[in-house]
Amino acid sequence: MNIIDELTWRGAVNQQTDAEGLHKLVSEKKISLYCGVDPTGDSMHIGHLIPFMMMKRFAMAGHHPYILIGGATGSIGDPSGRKSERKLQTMEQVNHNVAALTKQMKKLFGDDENITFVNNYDWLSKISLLDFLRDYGKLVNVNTMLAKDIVASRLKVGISYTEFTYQILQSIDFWTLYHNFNIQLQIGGADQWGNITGGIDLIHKLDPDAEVYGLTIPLMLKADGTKFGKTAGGAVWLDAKKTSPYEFYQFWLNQDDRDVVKYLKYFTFLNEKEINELAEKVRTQPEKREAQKALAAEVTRFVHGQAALDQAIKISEILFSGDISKLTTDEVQDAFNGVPHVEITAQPQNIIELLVNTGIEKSKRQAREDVTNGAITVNGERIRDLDAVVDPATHFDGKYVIVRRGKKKYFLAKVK
Ligand code: 545
Repeated sequence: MNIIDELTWRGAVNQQTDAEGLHKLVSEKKISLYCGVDPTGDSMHIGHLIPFMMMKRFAMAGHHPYILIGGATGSIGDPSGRKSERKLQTMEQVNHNVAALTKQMKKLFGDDENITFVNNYDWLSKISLLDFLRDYGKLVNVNTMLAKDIVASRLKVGISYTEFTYQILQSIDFWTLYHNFNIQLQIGGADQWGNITGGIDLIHKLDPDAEVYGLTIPLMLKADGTKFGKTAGGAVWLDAKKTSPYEFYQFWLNQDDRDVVKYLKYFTFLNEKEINELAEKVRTQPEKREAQKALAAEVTRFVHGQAALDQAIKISEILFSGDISKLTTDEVQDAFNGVPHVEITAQPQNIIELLVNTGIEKSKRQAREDVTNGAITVNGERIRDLDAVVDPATHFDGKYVIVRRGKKKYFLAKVK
């Protein structure tokens, strides 16, 4: 099985410029390839990760991937997939994002000596306007540019000359990388097809004998029709400050049986045999959720490391068992990051008042009933006494009080 067969098995091939030619090329020799990311933000989310996971698979198969950070293109912004014109970022923002993204990428892929990093600011910023127009502009047909889906879909609302020109910048990149490093393949998400084929056309104008290819990966779809990679709290970020490792772990753990095998193929380095075994478990013992557990463990370890995975599992087990007092203050913060919270004062207060004032219970009558029935625990301790007093100072460095109603519903109260 060569790398293209593997990607096909993983469901990761959408369009290819020349499927037969590329299949033959990667069977015959180890190639160099690239995929770019623009610093339009300071972190990737799991959707952005997909082509880079595939690049890692190329590296594992002995090929040589280049990760391009778009220091230049990011200062313009790709119109692909957007309905309206972008607001330009300041160069300060761009540089800040370049640094943050490079750090994130290096953390994920930098250990692999077969993966090289480049930044297109290094060559694009050096081309003068006249050189641009004479060396490249002359080779590109405006009619072809206008026909690209991305541009065509923007013609009604309008597109600036700057965003219109974006595809030429990405094309110059492919040419530069082909010319300097013999990079023969560019990959990207399905939205990158127009930019990738634009590059191939430009290369052929400059070097008619060049053997270069493009491959895109399908847009990830969920079985229930909702958007992949979103939670109630928004996107699932790779930055632990935006999505805590616990939330990240839970996201994967909660995937539907109908999607889990697809995600194992995309987001883990488990092999065909291992994934087939997990797929079998989804069929025979879905209640054990072994495939989801394997998925969550593999992806969380890859993105956040073993220690963060261990902690995410610990928090999950504690929340499940209700043994809350075993959490550290930091773990409480992680576990409840992004979950709505209520605020309370540091003063000790009666349990019924606390439940009603924070909105955890709708009425005093309901609060009394739940307490009497033993449905309420505070910091892991069941409270049945209607006169009980809750003192926020006793747990979690006096910063939090955790109330649980019933088996599963947790409320976090932050001490003001
Ligand atoms: C720039 C210069 C090149 C080659 C590629 C580029 C970037 C490309 C692009 N890619 C997307 C992107 O998103 C912003 C991430 C914010 C942190 O815009 N023109 O940079 C996404 N890409 C990954 C996949 C993608 C794509 O990074 O290709 O399809 C998402 O899955 O949208 O010479």
